[in-house]
Amino acid sequence: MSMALRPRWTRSRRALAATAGLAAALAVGGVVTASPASADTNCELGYHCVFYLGYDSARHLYYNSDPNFTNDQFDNVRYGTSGQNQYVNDNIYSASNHTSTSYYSRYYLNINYTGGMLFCVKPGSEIEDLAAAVPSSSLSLTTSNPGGCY
Ligand SMILES: [Ca+2]
Repeated sequence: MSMALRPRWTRSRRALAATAGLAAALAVGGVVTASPASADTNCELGYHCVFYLGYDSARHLYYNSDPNFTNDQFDNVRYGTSGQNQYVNDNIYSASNHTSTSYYSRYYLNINYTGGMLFCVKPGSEIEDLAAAVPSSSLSLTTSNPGGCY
């Protein structure tokens, strides 16, 4: 009688262990989601990347705010050469934020952060093929959430 019950108890315990494992896996996933700064993006950790076209085109990496895109080129070709050495100013089509802290990327129409913010990207987020990004000419990093960011 006890021999017949034992396998059931063992299976039940294994099921419990599997459930605990699943819960642990979900908890890990939750931590990743709650920490967008560590999310995997098409940009290196600590940088704010802009792309000539999609994520598979040439990019330029910004580490800090930049008041003027006219002297910057899509000089990084880790993911693709399309648009290589084209100027960044009025030419961005995609953007990725891989801040190592919690900076929002804010893109402005004109140089020196003027002319109005065209769009922004949250920490750990990115946006591909965004027509509204094209005319941007400067990038400001801020820890305050401007709202409405990708
Ligand atoms: Ca510049």
